[in-house]
Amino acid sequence: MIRLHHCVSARSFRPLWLLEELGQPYELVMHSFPPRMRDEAFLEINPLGTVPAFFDGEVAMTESAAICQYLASRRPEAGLEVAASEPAYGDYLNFLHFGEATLTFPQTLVLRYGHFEPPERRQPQVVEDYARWCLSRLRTLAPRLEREPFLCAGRFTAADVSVGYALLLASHIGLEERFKPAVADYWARLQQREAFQCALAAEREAALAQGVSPEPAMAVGGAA
Ligand SMILES: N[C@@H](CCC(=O)N[C@@H](CS)C(=O)NCC(=O)O)C(=O)O
Repeated sequence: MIRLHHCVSARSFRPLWLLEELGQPYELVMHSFPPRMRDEAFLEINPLGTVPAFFDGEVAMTESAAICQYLASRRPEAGLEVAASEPAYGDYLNFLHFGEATLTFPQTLVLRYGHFEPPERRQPQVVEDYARWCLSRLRTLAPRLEREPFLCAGRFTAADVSVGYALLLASHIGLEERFKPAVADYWARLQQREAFQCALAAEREAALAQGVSPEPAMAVGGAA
């Protein structure tokens, strides 16, 4: 059975959402954020101290976009990957990794210097600069999303999960009202997916059952 270590609304939401899209059974292990400070034993599971930590038999992975790629390619019949033989393969890989490498990076700085650092270490200028940077990167998706319902291949894929998580995080840090209309509509479409709703319900239920706050870390505070 797949085991996924997760914090509410953290990047581990990507594999959680993908597992729900695939209808694949999994065990969800919840941690308070940040696990490296709240749960020392977690460092034995993942020496990086980060989530996701994902285990599938002998396979251990810690990169959310790579886990999505792994899961989607193990079940090609679900259509959540774009095969190397399809014309949209390059777009697929690009957006899958764009979600983490290009979009989530500036958001991390917004979170750290706007939410997680103690008040005396907060940096409003850093928060605004990196919020703008994130929004300008997001804006590049608008022309494509004005023409297409999803990012590539004319269908929902793991790339939408990767970018969709960055939109979830953007909404938690107050950037949603600054989305371009096509990006806002896309975000609304993603949230309507049954698997997205199931992933939200699963993390809440598991958090409550395991004695972890079901609120996103950025709502309750914590160290970065
Ligand atoms: N590139 C990794 C980043 C993983 C990561 O930094 N996760 C954050 C949660 S969103 C974390 O665990 N932070 C806690 C820490 O750095 O101690 C991925 O995409 O999974």
